[in-house]
Amino acid sequence: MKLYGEDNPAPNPRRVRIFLAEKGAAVEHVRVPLRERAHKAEAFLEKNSLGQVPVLELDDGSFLSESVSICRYLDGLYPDPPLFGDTPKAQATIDMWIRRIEFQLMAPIAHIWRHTHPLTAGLLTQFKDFGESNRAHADRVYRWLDGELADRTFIAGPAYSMADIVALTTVDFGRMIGVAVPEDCSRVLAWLDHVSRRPSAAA
Ligand SMILES: N[C@@H](CCC(=O)N[C@@H](CS)C(=O)NCC(=O)O)C(=O)O
Repeated sequence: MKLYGEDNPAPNPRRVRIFLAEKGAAVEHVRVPLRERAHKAEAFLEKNSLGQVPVLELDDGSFLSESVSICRYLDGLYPDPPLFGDTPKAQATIDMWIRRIEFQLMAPIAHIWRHTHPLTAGLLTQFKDFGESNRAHADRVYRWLDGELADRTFIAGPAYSMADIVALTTVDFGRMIGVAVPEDCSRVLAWLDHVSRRPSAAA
């Protein structure tokens, strides 16, 4: 297997690296330099027609994209520890939280990135007011998440899971582009401190 990705701060390839670190598994890495637009080259589009990383090349020569789907595949190969849940309820709860983090938190942060950040200015027509309007939205989501974390240590329950990986990479990417966790979100900040201390967070 080969994992095509990009160094930090790209959040989606980092998800797979953290996942592999949690599993203690090693996969060959191939860097796809996004600043050089290597992900839009013909040879890479043959691996993922959306021109995005990460992509996992399987030993049969086929390709998987979408970070969560790649991790699901790897979870099948390396089942311990289970990061997608070990009971139907845990599996559904983790799935629910992955979707919630992606739709509720990743979406406004992505809009801020695309519509306000100087590094993306040359890639699309930026609607700055729209981008800026997502800052208040991200704050609201953080406060909602803070309330949710009142009864548990991790995003989807008592055990660390893929939902924490999706949330950590999203929160860290947000911080990198100037979207901070509000200071009054003490539970989110405690969770962030906790998961950031895991060795896998360095991936
Ligand atoms: N839903 C995809 C998103 C992949 C994605 O957006 N990757 C970014 C890097 S973090 C990328 O390749 N961006 C370049 C582009 O979209 O053109 C996943 O989870 O893998």
